[in-house]
Amino acid sequence: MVLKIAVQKSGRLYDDSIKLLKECGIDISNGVNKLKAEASNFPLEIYFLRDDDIPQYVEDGVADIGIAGENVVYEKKKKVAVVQKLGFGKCRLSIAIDKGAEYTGISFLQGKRIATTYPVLVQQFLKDNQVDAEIHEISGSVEIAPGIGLADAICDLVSSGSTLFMNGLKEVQPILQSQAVLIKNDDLTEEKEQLLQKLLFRIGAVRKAKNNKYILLNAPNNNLSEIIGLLPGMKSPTVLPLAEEGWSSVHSVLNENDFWDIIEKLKDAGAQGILVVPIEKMII
Ligand code: PRT
Ligand code: ZN
Repeated sequence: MVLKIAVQKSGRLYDDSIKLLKECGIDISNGVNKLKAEASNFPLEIYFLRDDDIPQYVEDGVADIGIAGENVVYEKKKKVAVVQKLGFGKCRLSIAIDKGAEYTGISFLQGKRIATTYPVLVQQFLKDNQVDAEIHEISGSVEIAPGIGLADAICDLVSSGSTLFMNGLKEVQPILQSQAVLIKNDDLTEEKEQLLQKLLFRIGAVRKAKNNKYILLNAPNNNLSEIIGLLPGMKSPTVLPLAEEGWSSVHSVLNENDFWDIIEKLKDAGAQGILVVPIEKMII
């Protein structure tokens, strides 16, 4: 028995999806046939598909789980459950208008024509905000629609904003923040659910490790308690005596978000020789 996972065949999510599986210790023998691959050391079969089709395949049970952008998952409205955010493929679905136009708030969209490949999400947004606008569903190159007179506004994915900029548009209203997520079929068997939990445990360890760094430093003993107070650690920091009298080596784990802030305070408290090392896996 194997767990079947659907990932994007090629495109923006492909590299990070494969990297995540590898970091989870799953070896994928990339066969010649790129429709399907098998893991050699985990009961996992990988199906390579178009991102838009992944929710459907997971709903139908052709794949048990899948990796897709939230934008696709929520647009397709399939009967699948989102089990884990994966932290890559980040973007936002936003309304954009001509850069010369003045955006007066959501009511600006009243009576306007909006071009998008996300009609379901745009419709939902308009309904939630009691705005009546015409949705023009198009299948690609949404950003050129205002320029050719097809629409007054667009709703598309944005990451750096350079596509909008190059087309004389400006982002005025995000309607969804999106990232890649792991989805699952609603009726997994008990056995498959157990395999999924095993995979999720590994993904959790990889993601925690990414958000944390291992830190080693030398601390003067007379300021040791202040320095220890700055370092939460997993339980509490490890303290070892240095060969030189009056000094200790302190080891701990720091969250990426507090990182620079704490490093500065550590230096002010007299810490020296600070080393910061990436963590590969973290299990707590
Ligand atoms: O062939 P297939 O159907 O599988 O791929 P695709 O071409 O439909 O999708 P792909 O590979 O472009 O994107 C896959 C997923 O990546 C999307 O569903 C999102 O969840 C996520 N993602 C993250 C993005 C972007 N960032 C992104 N910037 N998807 C698309 N874009 C496009 C956007 O549509 C616009 O054309 O990039 C342009 C804007 O980018 P900036 O950087 O100029 O703002
Ligand atoms: Zn697609």
